[in-house]
Amino acid sequence: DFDLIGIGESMALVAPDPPAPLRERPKLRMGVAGAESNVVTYFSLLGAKAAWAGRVGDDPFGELVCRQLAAVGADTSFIEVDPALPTGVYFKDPDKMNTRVYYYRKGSAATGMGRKLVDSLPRAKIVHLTGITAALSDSCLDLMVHALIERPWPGALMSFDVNYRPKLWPVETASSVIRTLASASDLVFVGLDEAETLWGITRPEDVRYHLTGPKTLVVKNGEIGATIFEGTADGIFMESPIVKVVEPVGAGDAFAAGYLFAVLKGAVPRARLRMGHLIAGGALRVSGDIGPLPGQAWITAALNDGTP
Ligand code: KDG
Repeated sequence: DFDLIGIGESMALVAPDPPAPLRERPKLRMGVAGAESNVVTYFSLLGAKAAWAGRVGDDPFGELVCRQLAAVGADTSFIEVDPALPTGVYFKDPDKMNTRVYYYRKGSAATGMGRKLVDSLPRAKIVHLTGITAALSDSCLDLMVHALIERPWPGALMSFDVNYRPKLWPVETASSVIRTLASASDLVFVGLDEAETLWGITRPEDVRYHLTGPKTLVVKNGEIGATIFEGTADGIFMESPIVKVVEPVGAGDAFAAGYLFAVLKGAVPRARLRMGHLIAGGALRVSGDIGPLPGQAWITAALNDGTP
């Protein structure tokens, strides 16, 4: 069994390094990005057995995605290669603390993903999905419904990160689709800013009233902190550590990875939040999506809800 399987779209990432606006013709660095493959990458780096499943084009960008995931030790044997459609590409355009993203992913190979991909996968303790996939195509939405509502993996923890991307679909559509998918999941991550955009909710506890389905709900509030709601008990809040931010995109995935790794290790709620914040800190300090891991002493301490 795998510890974690992530399913979604991954793209070639072009990011200015050091961060600077694209219009200034900055030095660029190529990488790989995708919310789910970012989580898989962190899991692999942390020593867990993880696989990424998705669909790439028969082109250098798809090859880059596969190679980079294989290089960190992730399983790449469930990746489909589309003979006709291209791998998506995405640019980061950092401008002060506000990074815009530019997608070249319409009609990408990943839009051809569907429930067949889900049915080709082995068992895993955790299956991680995000709201991005629901926006890509009808067959991708069907994949999400199949995975989360029909649940072909009995016993797996179904994890869902809302990841609302306004450039991919209008809020009028996303609002109810994401609520339905999130409600069918076991564990949901959502940013308070996303909850406000999608549902007009501004307080973490009100997100809990809106999403009663998942056993665990994690509401993230940027540099302020994150709250876990589990069962009917009050939320458990932990403030975010102070980090000197280089470029923020990817930090949400890093948080999810840290949190999920702590779940895998059987950690208590506070330790799960601590691990989320710890891994997110690395992503915040770099221009790409994937940041450096903290030292083992920090990881061990976080998993025990302590300080090294
Ligand atoms: O969370 C980071 C992702 O946004 C990035 O890697 C690209 O998957 C991506 C997306 O669709 O936005």
